[in-house]
Amino acid sequence: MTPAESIKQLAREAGFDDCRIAAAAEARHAGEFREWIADGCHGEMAWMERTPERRCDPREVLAGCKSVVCLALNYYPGSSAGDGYRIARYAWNEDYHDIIEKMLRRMDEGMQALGGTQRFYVDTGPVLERDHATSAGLGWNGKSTVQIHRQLGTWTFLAELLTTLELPADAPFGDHCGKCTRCIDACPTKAITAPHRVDARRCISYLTIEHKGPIPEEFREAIGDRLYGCDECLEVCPWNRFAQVSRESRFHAREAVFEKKPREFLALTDEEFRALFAKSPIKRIKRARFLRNVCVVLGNTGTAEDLPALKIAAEDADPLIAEHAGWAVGRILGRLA
Ligand code: B12
Ligand code: SF4
Ligand code: SF4
Repeated sequence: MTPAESIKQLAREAGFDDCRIAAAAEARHAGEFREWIADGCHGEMAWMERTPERRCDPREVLAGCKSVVCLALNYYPGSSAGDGYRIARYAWNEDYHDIIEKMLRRMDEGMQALGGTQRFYVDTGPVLERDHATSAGLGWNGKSTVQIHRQLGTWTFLAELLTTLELPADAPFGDHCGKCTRCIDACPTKAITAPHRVDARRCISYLTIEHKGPIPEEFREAIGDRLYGCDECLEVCPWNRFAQVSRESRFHAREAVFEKKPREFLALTDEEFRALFAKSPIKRIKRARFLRNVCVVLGNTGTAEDLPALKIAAEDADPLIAEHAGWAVGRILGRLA
């Protein structure tokens, strides 16, 4: 077996669905990334601005880096879960960072045995992950900016090992969006401001997860029943016709969460919140931001039955929760009238 074949074998053994290799070079759309930052599209994600030279070129991250081993893991947990609200599928159960990091560590050990020195990342590293995935031919960056895998569609996590091993690069697969604009048309907040460009400040995923303060009123109605994250531009993509449910049961819907009605989340104490979302990415946004989101959903979908719980939340000591609960009460009363 060649070193590249051994690495692909290691990836399969670790549990990844696909593994392809790109040469270490400046990210193909580094220029667009710099413009995106200059235009402030990253909002409050200040960490995105730091060390752009590193983020744009893996050779600045790992001295002597020759190749980028790009990996995809299918997380598709099924078509629907939850009654009266939606949670982005990537967050239906356990946090992918912890699961994938263990898989990467295993691959790193195998690659050390081949003589390589590696740095490995999933999501949080200074790497333009989707650009390298495109160069390696895992798929291509759709107009939604989501990386579309040739067989698995949009429902994949990306990860990579930067390595000093010089490996033959795989061929890119090319762009296969054609004339389709479904994702742009479907985006509830018009966050895809041009093909291949998402203004995070308008994106529901950003507003409900990354954004810390009050949700700007102009976006609250468009958020609809989305409690955490947004899958709209993924769901409508025709390349999902081949999507298969993930083999990893830790990504499948957590029953204890999805059996709850939105108003039941309002009664969670801090301790109960942490227990319900143990090991879940949702735990990261903490109770106050989560309840803020619950209030937005109830403001859009709630009925008279939700008013008692919302009125209690409107008296919450945390002004973030109290303000959003008050807004929701006003919206429901407006509908009832
Ligand atoms: C910041 C971030 C966000 C931000 C900003 C999103 C964005 N579009 O930039 C927010 C919070 C909004 C977000 C949302 C989501 N995210 Co996110 N996010 C990231 C993160 C950390 C950085 C992305 C980044 O560099 N953005 C900067 C912009 C400029 O880059 P880009 O969007 O990738 O765009 C590139 C191309 O579009 C290209 N380009 C520009 N112009 C042109 C023109 C042409 C013709 C072409 C071909 C390309 C091209 O240039 C850009 C620079 O490389 C990555 C992990 C990582 N380290 O890469 C995860 C990551 C992108 N997120 C991920 C996920 C799952 C999501 C959500 C689906 C979660 C959800 N369901 O709520 C949504 C999807 C929203 C969307 N449409 O992108 C996955 C995506 C997996 C995949 N298959 O694509 C990643 C890769 C994490 C991971 N390791 O799996 N995310
Ligand atoms: S995740 Fe939702 S809000 Fe963000 S770009 Fe996609 S459709 Fe628009
Ligand atoms: S919905 Fe259409 S335009 Fe958008 S990423 Fe998928 S194929 Fe491309």
